[in-house]
Amino acid sequence: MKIAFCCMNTDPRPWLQSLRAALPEAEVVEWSPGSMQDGVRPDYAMVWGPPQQLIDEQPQMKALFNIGAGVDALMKLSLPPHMQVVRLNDAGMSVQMAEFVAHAVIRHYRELDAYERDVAAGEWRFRKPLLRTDFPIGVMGLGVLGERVAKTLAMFDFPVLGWSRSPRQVDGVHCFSGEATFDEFLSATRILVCLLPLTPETRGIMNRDTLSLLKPGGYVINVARGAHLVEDDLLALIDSGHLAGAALDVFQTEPLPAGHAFWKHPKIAVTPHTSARTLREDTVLQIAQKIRAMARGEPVAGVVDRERGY
Ligand code: NDP
Ligand code: OXD
Repeated sequence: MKIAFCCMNTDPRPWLQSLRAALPEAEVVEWSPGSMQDGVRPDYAMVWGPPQQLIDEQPQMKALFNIGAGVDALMKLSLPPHMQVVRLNDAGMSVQMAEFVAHAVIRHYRELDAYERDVAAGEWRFRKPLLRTDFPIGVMGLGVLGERVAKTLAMFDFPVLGWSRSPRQVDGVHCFSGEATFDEFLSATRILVCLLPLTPETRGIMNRDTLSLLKPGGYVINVARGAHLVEDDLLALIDSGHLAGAALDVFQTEPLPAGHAFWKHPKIAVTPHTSARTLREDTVLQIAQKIRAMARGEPVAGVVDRERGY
């Protein structure tokens, strides 16, 4: 069995070492344009943001194993119908996402930024405690990551709502599904968390119209993809006072360009696409198990539905 490794902006050496250790029976080779002209024909590839050239050069590959959860970059490629796309299922990401979002929610709700400013000014000052019941949290996307996040927030006794494409049941979470319930879900939400995949249906889903439906003092936490959010609409709604602010981990353009209004906005917290990092050992272990299962002809979890785009 032959496996190509093609992950952009990633040092290949530790990955190749881990993959070879996890799959000693396989020949693992790093792919770069033209590097396999000697007749090496991989069966599978481990990828992150690969160029179309990989697919065009190696159309016989049976599957692409993404080293992330989001497959939006792969859905932009022209792939032969037989080539399966397999996303990462958790592999240590959901706990990171839960801690990141819980931190963002609590930082906002407990007014920790304001306390930090007071302390920096040498002021010993109490603020009136706020009520959790006034901060219903709506989680868009109840998949591998969204469900874990919603359950974690419910454990802090926040009212939690969730929204997905198909009906879901999550303990402690008021679940909505489908486009018809979207407005009702948004109108009942004050803190909106985005954990949707980026697809044609979800691109720009957080815009002036939808964000205007949030309860007054709304707050946006985007940890999915930058293109889910219309950035100028967010800024306008914060400036008008309808929204209280945002915590953003993902952006239309990454890295966030120098001089972008988000960098220094007093009501926007920026992080560099780091809410749930790919963990190498967990990832290699999961992908190695899936490759072995696929080679035996067994079904594997996380095969992307190319029609849906996730
Ligand atoms: P999943 O595919 O497991 O879950 C996606 C969820 O979104 C499902 O509940 C799905 O509904 C719902 N959904 C999809 N389309 C729609 C729609 N049109 N309307 C309503 N609901 C919809 O994905 P994950 O939870 O694993 O990951 C979510 C995203 O998080 C990734 O795609 C990626 O972009 C992002 N991510 C960001 C990271 C970061 O560091 N910032 C790290 C990892 C991931 P249903 O349940 O019905 O299928
Ligand atoms: C992912 C990511 O999709 O890191 O896994 O954004």
